[in-house]
Amino acid sequence: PQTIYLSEYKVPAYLVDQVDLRFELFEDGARVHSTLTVRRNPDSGESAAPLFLHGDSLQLESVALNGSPLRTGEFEDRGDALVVPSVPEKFELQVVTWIEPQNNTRLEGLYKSSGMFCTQCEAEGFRCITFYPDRPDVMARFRTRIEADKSAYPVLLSNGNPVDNGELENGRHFVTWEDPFPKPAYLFALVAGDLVEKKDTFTTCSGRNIDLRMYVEPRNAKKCDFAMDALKRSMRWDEDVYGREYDLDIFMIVAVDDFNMGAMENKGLNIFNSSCVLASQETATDAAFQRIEAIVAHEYFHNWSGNRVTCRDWFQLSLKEGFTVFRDSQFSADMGSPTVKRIEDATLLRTAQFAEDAGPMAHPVRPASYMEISNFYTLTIYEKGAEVVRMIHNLLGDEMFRKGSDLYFQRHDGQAVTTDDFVRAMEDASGRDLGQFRLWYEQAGTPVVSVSDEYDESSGIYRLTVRQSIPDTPGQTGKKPQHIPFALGLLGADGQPLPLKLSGESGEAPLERVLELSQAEHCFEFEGLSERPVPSLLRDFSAPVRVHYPWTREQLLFLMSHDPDGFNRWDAGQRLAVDVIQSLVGAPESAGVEPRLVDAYRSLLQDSELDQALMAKMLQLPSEAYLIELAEQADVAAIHQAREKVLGYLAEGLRDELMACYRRNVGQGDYQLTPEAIARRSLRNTALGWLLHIGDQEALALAKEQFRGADNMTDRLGALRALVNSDFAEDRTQALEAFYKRFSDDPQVVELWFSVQASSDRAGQLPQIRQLLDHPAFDWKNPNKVRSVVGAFAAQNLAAFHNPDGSGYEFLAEQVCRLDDSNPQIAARLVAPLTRWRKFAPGYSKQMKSALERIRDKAELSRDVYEVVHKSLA
Ligand code: HT7
Ligand code: ZN
Repeated sequence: PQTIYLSEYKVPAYLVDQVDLRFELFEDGARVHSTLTVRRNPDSGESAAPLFLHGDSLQLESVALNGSPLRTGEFEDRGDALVVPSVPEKFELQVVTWIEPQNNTRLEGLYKSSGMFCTQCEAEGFRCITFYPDRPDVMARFRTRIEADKSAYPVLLSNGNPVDNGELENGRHFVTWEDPFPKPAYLFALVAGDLVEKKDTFTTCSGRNIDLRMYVEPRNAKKCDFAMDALKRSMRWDEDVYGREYDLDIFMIVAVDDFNMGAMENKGLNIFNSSCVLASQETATDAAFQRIEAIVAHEYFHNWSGNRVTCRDWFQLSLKEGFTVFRDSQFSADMGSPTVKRIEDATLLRTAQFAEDAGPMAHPVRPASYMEISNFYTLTIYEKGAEVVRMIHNLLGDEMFRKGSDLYFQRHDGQAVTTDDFVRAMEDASGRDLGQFRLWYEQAGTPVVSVSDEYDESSGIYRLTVRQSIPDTPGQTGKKPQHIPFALGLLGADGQPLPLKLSGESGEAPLERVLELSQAEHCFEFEGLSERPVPSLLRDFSAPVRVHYPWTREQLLFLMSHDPDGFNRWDAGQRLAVDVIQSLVGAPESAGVEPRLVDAYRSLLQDSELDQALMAKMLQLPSEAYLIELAEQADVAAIHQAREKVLGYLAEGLRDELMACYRRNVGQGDYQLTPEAIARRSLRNTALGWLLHIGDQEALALAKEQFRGADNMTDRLGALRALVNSDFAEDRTQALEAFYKRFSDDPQVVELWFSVQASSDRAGQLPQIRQLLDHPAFDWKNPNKVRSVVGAFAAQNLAAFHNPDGSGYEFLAEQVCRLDDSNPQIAARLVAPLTRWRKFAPGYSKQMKSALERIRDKAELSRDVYEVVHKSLA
């Protein structure tokens, strides 16, 4: 496959002003009539360039220019492109294509899901519908007429406003939609199905009434309320915080079962994976509700950050994704607990994005090249991209950042722009120089910030030496220091914050400050300190970096109970637990667990002042995935054993406190989604999980009771998970059977049922995983099912996946090869766990590599999988 380079970007030779589409939808295919109004781009130097239109899996039926059919020789159908060598300055091109949505298993372009037609055009799906200059810097107005059988497809939707409808012969009907906003083809959408409509309204800040509609299959009609409310909260929030008002008269959400990602921000017609939008108390967990709220907000926020202002090319993907993730994370923080949201974001970043940054697919937030753009919808583009925007926010402050975003939207409304344009708007609005800061977009890899300190009692001076370095990544060595906002505080022995007075400074010293690192090494001198402080570093995770400092266990215990920064309080607990677990990895069985850890967790469980949501987070031990990420040469079995040992030790030592915690947090009235109620459920389910881990009989009875009597999915699943991960084999089997029987007609709950088993080292050994693949509810064509079994096994059941006999790797290779023929995007994503083979101890790594080689050697590998596998083996 060909590599595409940012450095080779050229403006389009032709622009499209208007697209008129007519879809004739049938059971055996669809005919697409397209009329493009095209003109030569005055900014392109090429005056006699051929017209080049992308295409993929299309059967061309006819081409005409200004109404005259083109003859053989006047155009070239290359399969992946339609080329018309000679065209006038301005013209209309009529193209008719035939496509087969019913056979489209890639789920790109127009396809069928549970009997309905739907589309996914980002990044390059529109070319699977008709020939088109399928690049985001070609923005056009779309008018779309959809024709279909009326009884099978009563609902016909596309972008914009409905402008016409009527009856046709043979029981068919049509609806025409017009979108007044010019847009790139990746934002085009079409839906046709037998769907129920849920209606609501929203009055914007300027008093306009917007029709809000959700379209779902009839069986899901009762699962729409939460998403609709989340949508209204998002609309209000975007007005209040960013001054962004919705622009069309109608905003629609559609839920579909078969979808490659979470959702898609098509203009006025957002399409969602059912699992990311449908929810009810009985079927969705607290985590699912929170995810739905965040994704609904994310897609809605794209209406400005992505749709009104879009990307010039796909190298700029983080322009819309990084900024929009930052916006949705601010929104979620405002809707719930900001500290908990920060902990969740940092956990994802440190566990998964840092791993990506240290692996063979590492790339900058603005990549310089790619083979298959679908492989670049990554944690680096999304999550690190959001952290980069967050740092700009922190450097500029609230007010200047808002000025910058206002300027960005006003300056670039209706344009396709670059990340550099975004940064320039921030600079122009604030007067700050972000020259060095731009390196965050250009350099891959996670910066390492190493801190050392000394305290001079006689002068009262505390010296911090801070060094930064950025590891080499594929194709990038010898990197320059970056601009890093580094927030910190200092604590005295009594737990009080100490003033941070830099030498030579006058005036009152702050109790927390943000140091701006720009060089490879800095030395900061703080004066006036009458005792040696304990440093609290990188508060609130002020930059996406790794911090190294030789904290002692005493210091971590101290910070865990005293740091006024909630994030660092949690972080101290994590660092302590990591240190204790790491000290047991590979140690003899007789090695003891640090007893102070039990004391620390006991104080935590008994701390009545502590925010319960933070306590719930602090009680989660670092995951195996994070421990693997931190290891040099990961020995998975040893890490698993060490973590299990610490968990068992804590549960034994804190048995009574855990039981008290459970009892304190049960039976608190009606189900609510407040941070407090969510924290209570999290606390009781963590307590239950720990107690069942040590085989506690009383806890077993409580778990069974909770499983049977729960009025919500968080508690039912919490109990099920605790049972499945325990050694009570019979109770586990009974609970799994009862759960399936109760929810077998709800695909989203069945996905939970699959993933609870696939991610458990008790219920998810390879033979059981194979049985799940043979289960009647499993469906290879549905990405959610594949993720809930194969994905969960490889990413969450690490001890089983990394079975030293290599069977887990072989299994994954087999499934990737199988899936590559039908859905290459999902196949390429499934390969990810194998790509980190260099990270593991030799016994594992050799076998992971040979599994990758097996995939590499498959005949007819897709471009998606080819890129991931070849880059991993290079
Ligand atoms: N912007 C959307 C990206 C997306 C996507 C990309 C590749 C293949 C399938 C896809 N479905 C959705 C989602 C978002 O970030 O909002
Ligand atoms: Zn997005």
